[in-house]
Amino acid sequence: MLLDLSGKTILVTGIANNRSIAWGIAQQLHAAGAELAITYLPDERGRFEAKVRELTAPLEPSLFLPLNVQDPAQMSAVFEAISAKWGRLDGLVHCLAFAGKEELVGDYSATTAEGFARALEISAYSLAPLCRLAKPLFSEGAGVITLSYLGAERAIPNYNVMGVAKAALEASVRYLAAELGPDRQVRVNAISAGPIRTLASSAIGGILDMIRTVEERAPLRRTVTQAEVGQTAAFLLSDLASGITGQTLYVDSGYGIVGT
Ligand code: IMJ
Repeated sequence: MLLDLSGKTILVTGIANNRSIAWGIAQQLHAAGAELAITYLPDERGRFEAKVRELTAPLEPSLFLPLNVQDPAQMSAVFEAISAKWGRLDGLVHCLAFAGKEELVGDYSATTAEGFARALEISAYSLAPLCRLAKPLFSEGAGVITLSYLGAERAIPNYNVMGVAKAALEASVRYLAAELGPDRQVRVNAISAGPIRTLASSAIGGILDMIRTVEERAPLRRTVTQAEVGQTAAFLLSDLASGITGQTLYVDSGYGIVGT
């Protein structure tokens, strides 16, 4: 059986620019034949909208919609549009994270209650309401994937509240897998990607050190690419992965398994 997503309808969130891991995922899903719905983060000037629309045009998305997961009305609107256009959903790709810049530097104990709540709401909680809204649309054997990072289980310098959010996200994957599996064989998994230069990482001090450390110590002696994460996403959303659910799969050149 070869990897084939033809005829599958998949919602992809979290594309910000051409370095986004979500963009690498969308390209691979399209290459495997999937029909896509794509969301962008709306802002006052429409800058993300214009950029993401132009970037994703070659993938000919069936739907192109605003989605800020802090706005329940926008979340509902996305699934109403999917219901009207497709009447079903075969895949949901969650690539959303945000913490305040001030929370991603220095002491974890300095995290404010507001900063903690916002990081956890956007980066972890959001997967639950998206799955709740998608539930009536999910087809037999549909798949959900989200993105995590090693900071969920190790104390990685400056990752701080995002590490706590990713730990909550990985636990959410297990609870959602337990909830969604019995009825229609819906599978829920996380991909823990190694460090990649993206909008979400380039703003961070020490990312280049982290990348150099991976190049020196990871079994593959290199970082991974957006395309490699995308290929794994395509696999997990395909029928080839029909027995895999509730897992965190590492796409990290093996960095996470080595000592020191
Ligand atoms: C993020 C912070 C600290 C260390 C980090 C990262 N390392 C890596 C990342 C070593 C690889 C990137 N990463 C895995 C993330 O999940 C990033 C999330 C993120 C990034 C920003 C930057 C700009 C901002 N808010 C953010 N919120 C979440 O204002």
